Amino acid sequence: SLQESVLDILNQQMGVEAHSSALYLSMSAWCYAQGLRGCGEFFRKQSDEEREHMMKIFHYITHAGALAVSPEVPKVEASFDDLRAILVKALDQEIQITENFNKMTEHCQKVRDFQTARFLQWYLDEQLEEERQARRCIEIFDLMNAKDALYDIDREIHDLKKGE
Ligand code: OFO
Repeated sequence: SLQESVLDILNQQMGVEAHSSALYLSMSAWCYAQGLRGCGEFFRKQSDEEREHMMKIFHYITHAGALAVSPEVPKVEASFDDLRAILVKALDQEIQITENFNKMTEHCQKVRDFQTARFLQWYLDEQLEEERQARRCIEIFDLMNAKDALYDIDREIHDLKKGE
C-alpha cells in the first residue's frame, strides 16, 4: 500500500491537474469567443487531456487501496490579454507541472517507493511532448507574426492536435 507522504503528493497533483484542466477550458472558451475556433478546439482537447491525467492518478491511488480525494474545482481567470499571452501562460503551466513531477519522482526515490516513481515516469515522458507542443505554438505565433496572420495562426495551432 501507499505511504502517507506519497499518497499526499499524489492527491495534491490531482488538484494541479484539475486546475490545469479548468485553466485550459477557460482559455478554450476565450478563444472561441474571439472567433479563434482552431485554438478553441486545441485548448478544449488540452483540457480533456489534463482531466485524463488527473483520472490516471485517481485510478493509481484507488487500485492501491488508498483514498483518492476529489479536488476542489479552482477558480480560474476568464479573460486574457491576447492569444500570445495565452500561449505563454500555457507553456509556463506545463513547465511548472514538469517541475512538480520531477520533485514527486525525487521524493518517491527518497522513500524507496520505486513503483510510484515508475508510474510517474509516464508523466515525465508526456511532459516532454506537452512542453514541445506549447513551445511550438509560440514559435508559430511569432514566425507568422501577429495580427495579419491570426486566421492562419489559428489553423496551424489547430493542426498540431491532428492525428492524436
Ligand atoms: Fe499537461 O500536464 Fe497534466 O500532467
